Amino acid sequence: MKLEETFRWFGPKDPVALSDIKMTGATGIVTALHHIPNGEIWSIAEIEKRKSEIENAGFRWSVVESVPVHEAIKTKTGSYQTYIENYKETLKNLSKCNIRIVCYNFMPVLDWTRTDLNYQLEDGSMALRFDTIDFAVFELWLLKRPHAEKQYSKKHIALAQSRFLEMNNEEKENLIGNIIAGLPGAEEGYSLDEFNSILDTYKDIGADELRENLIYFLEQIIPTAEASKVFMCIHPDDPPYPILGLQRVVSTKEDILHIYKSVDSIYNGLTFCTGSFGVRPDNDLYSMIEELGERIHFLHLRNVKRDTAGNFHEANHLEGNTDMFEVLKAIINEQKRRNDVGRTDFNIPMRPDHGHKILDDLIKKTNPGYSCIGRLRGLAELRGLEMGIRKSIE
Ligand code: DNO
Repeated sequence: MKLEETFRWFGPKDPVALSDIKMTGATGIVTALHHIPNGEIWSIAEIEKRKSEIENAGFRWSVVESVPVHEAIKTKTGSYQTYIENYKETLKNLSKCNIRIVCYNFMPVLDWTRTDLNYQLEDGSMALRFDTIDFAVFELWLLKRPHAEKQYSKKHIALAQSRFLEMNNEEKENLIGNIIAGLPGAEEGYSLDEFNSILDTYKDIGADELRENLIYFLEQIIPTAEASKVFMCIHPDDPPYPILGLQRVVSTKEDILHIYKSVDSIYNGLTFCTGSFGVRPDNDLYSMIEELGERIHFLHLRNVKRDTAGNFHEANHLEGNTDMFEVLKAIINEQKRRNDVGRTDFNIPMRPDHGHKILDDLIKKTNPGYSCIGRLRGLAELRGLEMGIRKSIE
């Protein structure tokens, strides 16, 4: 029994090549057909082409991350039903190519979000960071989102205002780019004007409506996933709280239990991302793994250092607020449970999620969070920890 070690690869344009990944020791690749526009069907021919490329380099295509969910589905407007039918076709095609784990998210408008992509740590390495004061600067003075001020305290607004007044144009442009240009895997990027109008499409969608739209989507696609034996695994919100006046419904254990209960199938599962869940101090990751473990089909392992105001940066994989020893122990227990009941899917794919820019990463242009050496450091540390725990208990 072992966790399957995987590495995310953004396809042929990724500056981190498959031949680089080979040297990390990972055996599985996590990728998507990023060139296919959001909402269109992934044909068997396109899937097979990418699959051969991956296999010719000596890997398995372990997980699709992500088959993106079209905005029309999240808002349940316009051609949403067509996009749902397309989604089902994509799942069937992936299954025919024997690719059976699919990660996706249900975050309105933006996928994951950070304000700083080059936050310098004490040792000279660079990390990703989310700063709530910078985020307020963006919303209040750069995006000028109507009524955004209602979301902040007077003190927060005053702090943001003084930071805004100190910023030069380059810093402002950077902040805008970091937030709306789309981080890797987000599939969408916007201009400031487009951004305000797309936010407006959510003006009548509160948490209840968003949750209903998610459940409707699942009721539609899970029977297809089940028939095709494709394990769907939703990725939690990142950050795991509402931003930009948009709701979030995949942030806590209760959110996931509701998703599990609403469509009760092993194929309706979870990507357990320690980094996303770990930003909320009220998320107890260890008990979450115990309670939600049965349907965890994919693991994102990373760590965050958070403060009480919602700010966080990405820490080294074994440091930060999450005790990775406890997390891995809980995961190893889940593997054992699966083995005991005769399940064969106990080698859950994991990837070292994000990595700092270290050493030569600092002079190479890579996708934010997806430097090679930084992630290799994460993988190596996690691999050692996993082996240590396993040897001490087996
Ligand atoms: C960030 C990632 C996210 C994630 C999607 C899943 O690095 O964890 O982009 O892939 O939200 O759909």
